[in-house]
Amino acid sequence: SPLHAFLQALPKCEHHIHLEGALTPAMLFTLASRNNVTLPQDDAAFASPEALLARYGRFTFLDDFLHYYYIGMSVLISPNDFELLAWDYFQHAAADGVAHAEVFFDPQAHMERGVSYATVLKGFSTARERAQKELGISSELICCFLRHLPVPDCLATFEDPDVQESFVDGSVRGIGLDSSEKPFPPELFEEIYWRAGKLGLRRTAHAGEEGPATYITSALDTLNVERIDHGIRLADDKELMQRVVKSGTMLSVCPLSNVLLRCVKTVAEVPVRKFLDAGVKFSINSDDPAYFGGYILDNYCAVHEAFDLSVKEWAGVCRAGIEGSWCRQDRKDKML
Ligand code: ES4
Ligand code: ZN
Repeated sequence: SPLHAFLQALPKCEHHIHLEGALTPAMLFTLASRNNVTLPQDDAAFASPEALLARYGRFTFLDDFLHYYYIGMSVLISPNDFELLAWDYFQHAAADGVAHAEVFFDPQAHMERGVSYATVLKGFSTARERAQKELGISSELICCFLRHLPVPDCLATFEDPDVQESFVDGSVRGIGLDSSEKPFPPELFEEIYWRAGKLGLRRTAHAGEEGPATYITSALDTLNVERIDHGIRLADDKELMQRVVKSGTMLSVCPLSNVLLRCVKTVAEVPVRKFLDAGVKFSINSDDPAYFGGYILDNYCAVHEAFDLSVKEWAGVCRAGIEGSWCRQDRKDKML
């Protein structure tokens, strides 16, 4: 359709993509075989890439997905594996018309299985440089902490010398907070976010995906976040919504993810129209594209089908996305 071409051509920024969530069933099986990683033999979902993809279509809630997500990433061993994964994502992003991508990764999920931070960073950095050179896509890395793990473990990872080096040398731009949302409220991670702020790191956190709007308040009050990931439960609290409008905090909304994880029944239930009417800034993102059946353009198209945004509204969404990005101002100027 003409709108598909219009949405493809918009200078899109992606702010909510977990690189580990770009691991397709095909790549998962290839790397498992190459690295001699044994997949669970008591789960028929791992019988074939096709069976696995079919299982992904039947997720029931966040932890059901996360179970497969953590098994999936166990096939990532060498710097080359991480490079392959990120490069595959950047190629999809290029095809979808992404100009700039701020990508999450979960170092703790790799370090706890004996894969070093340096290995992960090396692979991702190589892919990012190639994406800049060959695809013209700029990118930033956001290091996420796993909220289901004990806070002292998260602090120890934060203080790891290799991790600290990546914060100081700019290879990592900011931090995030992901994994099982309930019962792990943002305030548990106040210390990490305070230290991150002192280092000049940008700060975001998943909040209000499965968890309540009070988690959004806590992320703002105790973590001093500059963005909220998901944040769809914001629509439940009118006063909080006004606060978010005033502060200009951007939400990174992931419509297909919300449907696949049954946070909403349909994309039409994602509060896109409420956010537009109230003046809440948001971007549209893919979250875990290989698991939720679509990359960023699929999410844009799904939102368009559900809400029929005007050309002007779409331009506004993309402008908010550029302004809410954590790249340098000269890069923003180029996209605007
Ligand atoms: C995630 Cl959809 C979602 N929510 C929370 N944590 C995550 N990690 C990867 N995808
Ligand atoms: Zn996410």
